[in-house]
Amino acid sequence: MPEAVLHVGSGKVRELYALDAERLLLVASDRISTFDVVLPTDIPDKGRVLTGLSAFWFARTGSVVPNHLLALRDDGRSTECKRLTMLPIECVVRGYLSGSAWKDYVTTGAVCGHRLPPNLVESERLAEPIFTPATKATAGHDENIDRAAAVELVGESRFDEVERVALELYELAAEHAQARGIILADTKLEFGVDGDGRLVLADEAFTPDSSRFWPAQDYEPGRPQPSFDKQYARDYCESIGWDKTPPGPELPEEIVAGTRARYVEAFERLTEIAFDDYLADPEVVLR
Ligand code: PZK
Repeated sequence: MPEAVLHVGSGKVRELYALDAERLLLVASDRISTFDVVLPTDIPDKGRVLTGLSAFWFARTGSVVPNHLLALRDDGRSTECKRLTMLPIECVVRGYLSGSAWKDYVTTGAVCGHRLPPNLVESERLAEPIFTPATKATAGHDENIDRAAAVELVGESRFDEVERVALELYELAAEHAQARGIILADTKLEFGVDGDGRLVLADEAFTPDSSRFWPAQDYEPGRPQPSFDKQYARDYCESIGWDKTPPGPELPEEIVAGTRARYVEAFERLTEIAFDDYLADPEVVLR
């Protein structure tokens, strides 16, 4: 008999199931979203790349903060996770000025209450990484919030802890990535609290779906940067004049193959493990 599993949640490209009172199963699909729309064409192994990368980072950040990973399944796309009480904020760290932070900076000169120097340009590296929390929107986009608003949601001591831990995690991962030719421009981390009140890193960590990965060799401040993984798919979607409203277009096989190759390249560069070795035995990323 198969194990009984209750579906407890859906992300755009992931599913979450309850295994028992203490454990969840997080399953990463091969779906891809671009311009906030999930496309009808899968990218083979994308879910395995993201699952393997997350597990790689969990195994390497345990000395900074404990995480929810209990087991990596043989399919390479499913992880058994410790059930937590999730904090009601997205914990974003930014080392570069991009996306909503660039928009907020242009409009107000500040991001989440961090006043920044004048005359910064789009995608510019910040003098120091900043913690820029956001609310978790159930519909539409997350909203950037300042320290006071985040403290209202999680309390002052938990805020101070999560800010310190998130910045430390970002510095560790960004330095590792930079040394391998990938700029980790920003990242979104999610934390929960266990039954003993301890802060625990959850969800996915430092994947191309939760972070902006930029190829370091193409970095040029003053413009938006190409995405390490999604640029072929985005360029294709724009080239055919898609208006970016659902449904998204099907991707031709050469765009699928090129996009898959970029995901695999990101995995191999960051982990220094052959992706075929991961497929043969996912636990290689934990060693
Ligand atoms: C949890 N999400 C978001 C992620 C989805 C939804 N360890 C945990 N304990 C309790 N809750 C969560 C987690 C984690 N991770 C995460 N919602 C609840 C989410 C992926 C797929 F459908």
